[in-house]
Amino acid sequence: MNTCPSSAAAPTAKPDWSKLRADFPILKQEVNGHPLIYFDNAATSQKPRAVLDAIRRFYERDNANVHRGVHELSNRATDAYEAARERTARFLNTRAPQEIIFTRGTTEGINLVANTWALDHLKPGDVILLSELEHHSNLVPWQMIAQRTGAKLEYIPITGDEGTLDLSRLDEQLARGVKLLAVTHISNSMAVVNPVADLCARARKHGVVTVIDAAQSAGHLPLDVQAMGCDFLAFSSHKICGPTGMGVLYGRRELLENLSPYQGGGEMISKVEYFHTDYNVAPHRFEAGTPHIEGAVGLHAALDYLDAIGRDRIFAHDQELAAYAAERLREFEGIRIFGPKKGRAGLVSFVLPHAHALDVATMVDQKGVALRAGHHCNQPLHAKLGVPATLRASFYFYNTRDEVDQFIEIMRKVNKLFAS
Ligand code: C6P
Repeated sequence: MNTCPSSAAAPTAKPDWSKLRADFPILKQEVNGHPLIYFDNAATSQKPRAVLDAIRRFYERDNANVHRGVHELSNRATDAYEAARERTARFLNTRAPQEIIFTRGTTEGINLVANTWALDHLKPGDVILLSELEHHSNLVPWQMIAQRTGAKLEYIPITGDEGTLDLSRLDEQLARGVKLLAVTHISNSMAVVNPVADLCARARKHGVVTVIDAAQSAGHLPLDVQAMGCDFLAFSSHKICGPTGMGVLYGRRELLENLSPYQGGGEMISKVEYFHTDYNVAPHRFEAGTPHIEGAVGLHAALDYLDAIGRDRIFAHDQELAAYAAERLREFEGIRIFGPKKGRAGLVSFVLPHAHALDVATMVDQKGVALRAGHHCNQPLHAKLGVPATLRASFYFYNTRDEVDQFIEIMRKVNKLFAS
């Protein structure tokens, strides 16, 4: 199966970013009469032809249900599904493919941990420690579990508009009854890259189980769960060039082996009687029902595609564009830009002094620019920052400096209208 970028150089040479862009059919269109400038990659990424082709090929040649049939097509589909699991294990450097559970996305991965490990282990008075940066997907499930178990939520505070975590009291916090630490790797609003290996090491010293939300990092920088030292890590395929409705939960084997099932149904069982069921081993115990087979096939192609470019290169490219965009946005008088001054990940959130974020996003859309406006599923964070909504431009490797320049010119005209 050829899932490599059609025109990218081998990982040893510097990629030709503009040629890679040609792998994405959707980017060639005009929107509202203008060339599309797609700056909403933190919401979802676009898909290269290699991923689209892999999914089409699967349906044209191999489609059947997995782990059920003895016929040729079912065997091929099962092989493809399990090959995707092995590929994902390599992508994260897990100890074994059995540590990879396929889910619907980051949200389901976190809910799975909440409804299995947390529900089984937390008791009244235990503390679930989150950060003030968290996306609703890494906050609401913990509120729900806190209500059901009597556990309490605590938060690692942020340091104002820069959004970096204030870790000065972390060890003190961890020592006060914390049983679980769940934090994002990269903030989808603040572009902060959290020091997750350090956080996990400090948590481990206190016997605290760790969950990393890698929704914004998985397709952007190299991830190594062994080096990171986390117990669980979740990400979504659709943000990293793969299909929607597909996700990954990594779980450390020792924990998965003792975890209760998440949902009941086919596939997750080894023997069923009318009044009793023996469950399958991990990871199948957590994958009830027919899985998203073509999602796994597409994800596999996406991981090959990204690694042929090199995730370290992708991160450097994203960071460079975001730093450049932030620098150009500073030309706007009175603008408030969120995120760290140095080392920001590939996105920039901001508010203009005279215009509501939603109005600006609507106007730039008329010029072909796709931005996100709102609270980005970070409502408590936005409340803390004192803004109802921000504008966000988020980048991926197929975006260019030229697009940032065009975006700034469009923003200049829009801003002038609001300021007058
Ligand atoms: N953030 C954004 O525009 P799902 O929906 O399960 O694929 O991903 C949820 C999620 C979890 N954590 C973080 C840090 C995220 O950024 C997201 C998705 C999108 O910022 C959609 S709200």
